[in-house]
Amino acid sequence: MPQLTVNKVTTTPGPISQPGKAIYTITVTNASDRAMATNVNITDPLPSGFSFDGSVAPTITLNAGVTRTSVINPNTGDTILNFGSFDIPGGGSVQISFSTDIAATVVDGRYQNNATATYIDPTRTVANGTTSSSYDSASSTGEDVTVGTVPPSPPPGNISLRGIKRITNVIRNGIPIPGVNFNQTIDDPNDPNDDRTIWSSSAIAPTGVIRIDPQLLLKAGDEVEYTIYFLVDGNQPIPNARLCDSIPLGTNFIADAFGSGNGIALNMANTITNQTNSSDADRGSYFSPVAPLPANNVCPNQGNPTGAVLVNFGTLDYTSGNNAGFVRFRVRLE
Ligand SMILES: [Ca+2]
Ligand SMILES: [Ca+2]
Ligand SMILES: [Ca+2]
Ligand SMILES: [Ca+2]
Repeated sequence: MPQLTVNKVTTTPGPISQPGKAIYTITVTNASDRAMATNVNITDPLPSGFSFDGSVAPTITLNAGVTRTSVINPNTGDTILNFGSFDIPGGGSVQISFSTDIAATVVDGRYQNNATATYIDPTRTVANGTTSSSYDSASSTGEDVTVGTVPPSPPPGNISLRGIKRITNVIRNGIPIPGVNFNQTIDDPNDPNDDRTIWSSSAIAPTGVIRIDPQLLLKAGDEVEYTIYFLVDGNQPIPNARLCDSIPLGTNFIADAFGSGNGIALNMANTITNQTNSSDADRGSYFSPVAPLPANNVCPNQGNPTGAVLVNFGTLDYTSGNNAGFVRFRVRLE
């Protein structure tokens, strides 16, 4: 008795954009030491929207004594493919590779594709009675073809961190000085980092002024509040992000601006936390003039002549809504 097994694989698992082509290989094998399977015909009903691609001749390989007793090949456009006819001795096999067209109308999805070998039934009770063996498409992913738009390759990594600095308050004798609108948003034509188009999608509106009109004549004792806004507008998180901002010459850092020993306010991902001035477990620290700066700081002047505010952000988020924040501190004019 013959014992046929049918296997099917594809070299084009996809995803394949429509219209496209899928290539399959069907192998029909008779087990060794079995009787000849005669008049073997191989049938492959294709998935809906797939059809035989006659522009590429099928490759048919006869192994170990197989003969082809008549030549039946599919025609271009066929949706049920027939390859015949073969006599396959025990231990012999037939391998058929062919191309199919996938129509533009084929819906996105993963397509299973079985196949059947039919041959003369040695135990037939009627003339030319047949039996068959099939490849069960559910038994393997080897013939699965995924049809669908090929996703575009992700954009290359783009790391971008922008910062702008504003004066967000001037306090004289306990109240903001009159004549300055600290709630305005300024887009300096000479600074690409403060463009409204860049910040419009962030959760932070960088308000404040760039400088105080000299005619307002700041006085000794006035408190000036600085806010350094930052925005991550690339498509990558920024690990180990750091800031160093020197205290302006002629001013003194206000150590208790946001609470006792808390002279720094930090907004990260829409959460404001006051930072201690000491170099401890939180993210902010203040180093008084000429104090030695810590390792791995990003201060422009390692001599630290005027004092400096340092922030170790850790990893900055780039996702919309969480990608902006600020560092805020105050100084008093000498
Ligand atoms: Ca099929
Ligand atoms: Ca399958
Ligand atoms: Ca600008
Ligand atoms: Ca601290």
